[in-house]
Amino acid sequence: MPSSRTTILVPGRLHPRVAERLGDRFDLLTVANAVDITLSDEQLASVQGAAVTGSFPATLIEKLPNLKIIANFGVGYDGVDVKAAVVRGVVVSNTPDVLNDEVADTTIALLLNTVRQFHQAETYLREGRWVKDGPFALSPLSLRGRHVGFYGLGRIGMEIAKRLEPFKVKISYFTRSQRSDVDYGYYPSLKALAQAVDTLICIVPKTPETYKTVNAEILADLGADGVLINVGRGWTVDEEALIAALGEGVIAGAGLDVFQDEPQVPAGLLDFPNVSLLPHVASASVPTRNAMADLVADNLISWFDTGKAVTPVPETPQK
Ligand code: NAP
Ligand code: 8YV
Repeated sequence: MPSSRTTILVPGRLHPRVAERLGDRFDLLTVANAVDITLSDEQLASVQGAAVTGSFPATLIEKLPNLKIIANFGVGYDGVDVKAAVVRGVVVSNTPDVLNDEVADTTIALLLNTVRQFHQAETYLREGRWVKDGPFALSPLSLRGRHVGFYGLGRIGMEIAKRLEPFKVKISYFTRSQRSDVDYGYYPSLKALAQAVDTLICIVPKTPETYKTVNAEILADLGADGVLINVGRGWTVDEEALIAALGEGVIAGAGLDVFQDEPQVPAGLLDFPNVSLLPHVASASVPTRNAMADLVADNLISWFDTGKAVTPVPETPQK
């Protein structure tokens, strides 16, 4: 006999806590991924919600005639085809705010690691070289006296900037709309910001407008003392131009948590001593990922209880 419970589609991996939270009241229909779907028409018609980490393309949305809500695990929802969801009247939710502190903490760590080369220093110690070869070399760079520019100053950018204030660096930013609640210097373009600062922190979403905007010209504008930190999406940085800029000394260093084609990291980046690389871990602590999982579950529960998601994305507003 068909179940009377609502069916939630789970394409690919999902944080186990989401399944734990939903299992009591929903039927979870797990499939390997969002592309090779081999469900029957009856199964496809039963799906009313989805919980997703990563990709949810238009082709899948089209296959689900009764889909109401796509709950995305992550504040960035670039993997979900929101335009297709809007056309179908499907609500998309994400997980804003609950990860701001963790991502901001990680960004500060990545920045310090990049300028002071602590990752290299620890490897030096672990390899027994302190005993054998003496003190680790002085780091060519320091955070002292830096002018930090934010490309993006939203929920997470603001938390990073607040954390940077006690480090006594100068702070400026570029966003499309100037904020009225901060005293940081505003620049009306990424180019103008890059010309003014020596340290660029990217924390913008993956959108058509942000594609490879950090290119050879912007890197040259940062200058020979320049440091690039990217915790937004790999999409925003032209990785080939970055490798060339690092190789030619156009900038002094880079710290990256995100890459264009994850989990692939361009081989050219791996050999630079002045680059710190993390495998997209900015939000990856147990407490923060639990909070994100809870928000995914809360969005689905709220939608089916009240007809409203807790944190719908701006493109799919609720009445
Ligand atoms: P948010 O609150 O929406 O902030 C986005 C910021 O980017 C805003 O200041 C926005 O200002 C600016 N922006 C957007 N498009 C822009 C453009 N074309 N040019 C210039 N500025 C632009 O988002 P958030 O919660 O801070 O998250 C930001 C992004 O971080 C997410 O979308 C995600 O991709 C990434 N993220 C990465 C990790 C990680 O693990 N590494 C974790 C969480 C989030 P305007 O609208 O005024 O331009
Ligand atoms: C997660 C993120 O790593 O929230 C985001 O946008 O990039 C990260 O918090 C990702 O969403 C889940 O794997």
